[in-house]
Amino acid sequence: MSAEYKVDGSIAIITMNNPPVNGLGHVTRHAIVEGVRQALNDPAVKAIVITGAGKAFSGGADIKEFNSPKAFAEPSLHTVINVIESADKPVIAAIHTVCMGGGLELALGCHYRIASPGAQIALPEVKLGILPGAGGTQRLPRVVGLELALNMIVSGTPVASEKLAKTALFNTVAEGDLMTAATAFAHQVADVRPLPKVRDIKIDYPNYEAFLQFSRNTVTAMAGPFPAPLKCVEAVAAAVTRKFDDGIRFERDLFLNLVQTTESKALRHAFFGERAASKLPDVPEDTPIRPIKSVAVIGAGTMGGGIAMNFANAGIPVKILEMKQEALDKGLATIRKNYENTFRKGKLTQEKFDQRVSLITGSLSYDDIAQADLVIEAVFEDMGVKEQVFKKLDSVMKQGAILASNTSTLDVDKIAAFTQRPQDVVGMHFFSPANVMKLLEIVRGKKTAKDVLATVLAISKKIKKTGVVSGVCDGFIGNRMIEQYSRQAGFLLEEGCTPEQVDKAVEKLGFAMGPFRMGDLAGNDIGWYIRKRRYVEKPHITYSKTADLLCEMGRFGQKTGAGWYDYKPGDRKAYPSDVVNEMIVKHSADLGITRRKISDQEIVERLIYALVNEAAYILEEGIATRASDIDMVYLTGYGFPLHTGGPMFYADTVGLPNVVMAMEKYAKGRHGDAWKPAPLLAKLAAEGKTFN
Ligand code: 3H9
Repeated sequence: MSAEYKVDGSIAIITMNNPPVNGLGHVTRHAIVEGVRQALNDPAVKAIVITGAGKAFSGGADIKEFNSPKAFAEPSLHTVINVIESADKPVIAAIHTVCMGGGLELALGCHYRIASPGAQIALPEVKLGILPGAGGTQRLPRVVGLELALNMIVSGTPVASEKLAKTALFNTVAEGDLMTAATAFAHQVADVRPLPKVRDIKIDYPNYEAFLQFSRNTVTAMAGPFPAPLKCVEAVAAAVTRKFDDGIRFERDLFLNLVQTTESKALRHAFFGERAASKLPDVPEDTPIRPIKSVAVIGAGTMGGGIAMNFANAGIPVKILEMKQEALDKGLATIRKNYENTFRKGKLTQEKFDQRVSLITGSLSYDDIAQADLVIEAVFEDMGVKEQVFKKLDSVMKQGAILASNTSTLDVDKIAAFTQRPQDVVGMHFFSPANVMKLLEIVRGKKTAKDVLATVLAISKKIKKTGVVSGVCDGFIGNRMIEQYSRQAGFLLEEGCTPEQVDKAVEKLGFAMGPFRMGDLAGNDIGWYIRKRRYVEKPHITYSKTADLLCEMGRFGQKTGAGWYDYKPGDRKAYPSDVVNEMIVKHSADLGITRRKISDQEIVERLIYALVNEAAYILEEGIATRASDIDMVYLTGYGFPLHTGGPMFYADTVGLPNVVMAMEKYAKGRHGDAWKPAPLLAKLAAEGKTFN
């Protein structure tokens, strides 16, 4: 039973109770229908109030059921809504906190709706690659008007209930106790007939055709590879152009088609992947969290400044420590300039601007940061430098403070061993620009305490990052994988590609940036520095020398005005470079390679399958907890196209046996040793299974 039924005088109250958000799963739908039937059969009952227990009215259809027959088992959500709408006693929705998707559709099927202020009202289905499939596209325009409804449905963005108070969506937005207001209202309308139905409301919008055409054009331009937004427009258009029941059938057909698309499956995967990432099997959900009321960041460079901004944006005071006044002043000035730019674009109020700037202060003395609850070092990526910093932190920081390193490749266990409190040491690997990129790789050392992990996971949510936990290994999840991708990109150059051809092939798939444009943005010298270390530590790993030759030419990327591409002053556009292309062709000749024409398909397969194979090792070694964590790393930190669901989901979609077969083909080419399938990949492929 996931809805409770009780009678209070002449009012029946049905309370959906399916934590965490009263998703309208099969059992809940059944319980609602049973409740309504009971109320209709009870002569003492004159009206029915439907509400939700806990922290939501309802978050909508139970998304977890979407891949199972339960999603459409009777009573379907349509049936539930029909039962409510055709009831001969008034049904009132008492809405609070969250009323989304199927939850809002259910409320729209009720005769009356009362809401608490501050309730989030949305039809967010588009964010899952679908559209409202239980009447939302037909009923919402009838109560809030065509334009607002279309905006809400195409964007999926929640609107606060009080902002909708003047629309026909709500009969009342009631201050005070919701249930008291709802039952009082139920008494008031108990004998009013006929019962109002949203389906009977006419949509009045002169010249709707012009508006709909304008919407189609705008949405087509913005939807990218996702089919759902345009289908939302078509469904809403049907609310104006078709009879109600016909519109409902049209909406349902569109919904059923969209649910089956890879794009929708990918978005649902990302939705659950994001939430799964915040859970660790051996860290119970009730693990106590250390309070983080103040933060310190060591290093006022681009990274340190970006990290500090995250905390200030969340209202947490941050002190930045630098060694020299000049560097500190420069760092603080850059932060101020960043906020000024946001303010100038109208994205920050004066009050917020003042607050954020004042939350970030600087210091030249470790003594000033000793009381911080969390300290994150963002100093030079060198073990010797980290050693100095962590020894110092160990001696000055208060007991219980969390000591975090922003290292992107170094061994967090070694860093922890520089202190007497390895349990308090953790990696917090931010991605550049740190105030923008969603990903936060949380690196769990062998001795990192569980409450430290729980705290860092919680704080990552607070600063609006997707926190993904990685074990310790060279490069952690993201950079360890990208190394294999970069190696393939380099080999492709030697074998016949230009940087532009490689970039375009993956950008066509939807990557934010191909490997060479990415290298130019991040700085090619960083990879050079890492490779030099690898040549000593892991001489068996082979790399294309093209990237080293590029760096020897001083072409570090945008920051030096030249990298894989040429750049013009004040222009970030990448122009193909004759000098670089000549260098690449000469290098192929030096190696005795006859350059060949390489297809986009080969480029994409080699780059992505290189990621996937390394990821399979990472999963097998327990560095990542689950395949979806790896997908989240790539979706939020490496510009992997969202509509493909991340590298692991992409491989699952292609079919793992197909991935392995392609790898076997590439194993016959140059550097064939890179294509030995990881045991986990080989096993899953052989068993016909998937990563996710
Ligand atoms: C729909 O309605 C289709 C219909 O039009 C047609 C049908 C025919 N189902 O986000 P949180 C879980 S499509 C199942 O961390 P918050 C979530 O997985 C649906 N589970 O909390 C997590 O579980 P866990 C349209 C759901 O307070 C837990 O709740 N609706 C659902 O930050 C907490 O989630 C949407 O798209 C669900 N519908 O935010 C709403 N929703 O603890 C999507 C949540 O095991 N949901 N869960 O990890 C949201 O936007 C946010 O979750 C919400 C709460 C605002 C509700």
